[in-house]
Amino acid sequence: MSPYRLAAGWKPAWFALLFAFSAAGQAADTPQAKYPDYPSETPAKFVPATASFDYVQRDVMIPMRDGVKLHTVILVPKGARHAGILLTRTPYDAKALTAHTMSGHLGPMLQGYDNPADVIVEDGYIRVVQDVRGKYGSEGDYVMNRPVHGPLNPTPVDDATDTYDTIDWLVKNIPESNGKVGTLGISYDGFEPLMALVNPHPALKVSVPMNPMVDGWMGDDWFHHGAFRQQNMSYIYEQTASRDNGIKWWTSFHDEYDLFMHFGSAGELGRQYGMEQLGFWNKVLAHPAYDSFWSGQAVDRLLAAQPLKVPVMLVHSLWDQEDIYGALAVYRAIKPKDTGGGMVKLVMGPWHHGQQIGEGSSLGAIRFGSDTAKYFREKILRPYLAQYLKDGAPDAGLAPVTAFQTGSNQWQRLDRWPLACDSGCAAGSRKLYLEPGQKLGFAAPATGAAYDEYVSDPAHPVPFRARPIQPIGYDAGQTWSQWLVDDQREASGRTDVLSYVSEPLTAPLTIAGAPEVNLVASTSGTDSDWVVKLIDVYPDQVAEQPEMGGYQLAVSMDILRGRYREGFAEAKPIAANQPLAYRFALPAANHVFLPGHRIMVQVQSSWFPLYDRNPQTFVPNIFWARPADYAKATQRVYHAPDKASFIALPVIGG
Ligand code: PG9
Repeated sequence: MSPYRLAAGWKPAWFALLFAFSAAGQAADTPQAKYPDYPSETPAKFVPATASFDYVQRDVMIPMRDGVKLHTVILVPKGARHAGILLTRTPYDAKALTAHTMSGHLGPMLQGYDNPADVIVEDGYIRVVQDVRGKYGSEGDYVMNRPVHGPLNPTPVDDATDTYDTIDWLVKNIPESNGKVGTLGISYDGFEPLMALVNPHPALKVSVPMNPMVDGWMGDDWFHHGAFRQQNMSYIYEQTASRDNGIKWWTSFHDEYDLFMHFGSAGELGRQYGMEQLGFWNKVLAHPAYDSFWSGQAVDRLLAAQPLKVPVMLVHSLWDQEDIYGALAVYRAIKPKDTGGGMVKLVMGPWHHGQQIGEGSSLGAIRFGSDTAKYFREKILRPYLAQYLKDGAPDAGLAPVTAFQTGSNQWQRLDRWPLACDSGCAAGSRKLYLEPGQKLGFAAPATGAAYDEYVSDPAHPVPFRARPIQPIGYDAGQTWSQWLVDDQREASGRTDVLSYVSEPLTAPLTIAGAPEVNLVASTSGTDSDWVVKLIDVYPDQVAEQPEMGGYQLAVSMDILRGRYREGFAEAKPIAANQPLAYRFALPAANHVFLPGHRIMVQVQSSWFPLYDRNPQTFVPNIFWARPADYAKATQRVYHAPDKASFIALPVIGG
């Protein structure tokens, strides 16, 4: 019988005494007690010797208005006085983000995700990184991209209130600060600087959302125009299965193409991985269309309804493989509020997601002639932050829009964006027509075959890049960040991809805005996906970079799930074998097609396994499509005089 079982009626004091003796008795049996001259080599508490460090680190738990405390790492440069504070709030482990390389110097500590370390150190900022509510060292419940208090969040707290309460605490408890706080971050950490703009704290002087998550259904991480980005299931799994992301995704396939083919639908894969234990996954399953669950938390819509009180610099990557929609969507939403000018800046670089804090002289095979990321940090970000956070700093003198023009490889100071009429105003753009013979030109088709056709087979979906396809990730050897600039030759050689190509250009053709797809197409099925790519085809030989000979570089491409042809809020079957119009925006481009290059447009009906397959038979919810629902379909793309397909190009300069 356990010695701790109590006879009836014993007083608690006697129990405590008994427990003490028993504990001692128990202790007496342990090695430490038996061999007191052979103690543990680990002290009860080790105190790091940091006297030589050039910074002071404080780990604090900051109380929010509802009592929940958020773990916050504060790094103060030694000797700092009247220093600005740079805050990042993250779901990705504040401790890891502030200790990339354990060093007595702040720079190496910060060199890595989310930190423009050179700027932070050179200008002596106090660096603050906080675990968002419910993640890692912070208390509370986690909700993915927690919507603001309202129909989607009945609690009195959200990332806006948590940011407010955090800033309030920081300026009252960091004596080395000058009371000025800026916030910045990339991706999810770029969503946070946007939430900070809702009822902002008066000490918040500037916000720099970089590649922010803004609308997960329309064009950021979860869907693009309704097609589900199923490779992100591993992210959802790890991000929501545990507070410290300690429960890891697994796979039994080297090639992600095989993994997703094996399970059939994304819903079935999730079911077999136990993902219906995860709240956010169940919400994704329940909301395949653009209903109020998605539109109600779209941050561009949220900010369009808010007063603009804090200067914002939106940073966008032209080849952002994850959140290519968000920054420009917010820019469109808030720029009209900048009536006096100067409150809203936009920067667009030739980068992948977040590349602006790394090395920016190239992306995959594409070279830019200079380190565009370092230019951004030194010539744009650094003076911009100083203007608002460093006492006495001058105006940064930035243009409303600073954009890198790809093709010509030059930075531009612009007074607006887009420069040309883009998606939604085809009248002011130039129509690039698909023509018979798989040609491409600015003359409307007058004669020739009415359409081209291909068979889209869900049993053999078009790979979105060359196989074997890697998981999403940034580990050594992973090239996920480059997939938007992969050579599209692989696709153009397939019989289930149509490739239309122009004659070699004799003069530069410059676009500066979002191209718009105007496709007339039919399917023999009752649902279909349409992937359209606008491609710069390099000359057959490129002397200075031979591997670029004939390279097919996509400058803008995206997908539309055809069931949303009439509207994103409701899925509708497609009338089989009927030529129907499909119209959707492609991501913005700021590109010059140089003389000798050709323009190409590719059309296909799958982009796998990044996007889940369309069964091409209309079902209520594609997450639960059954094997028998997946059917081949004959796709026709029309280029007849009365059924012309074209890309409305935002051309400038004639
Ligand atoms: N936007 C990035 C991401 C979010 C969700 C899934 C995968 C990637 C990011 O926050 O890193």
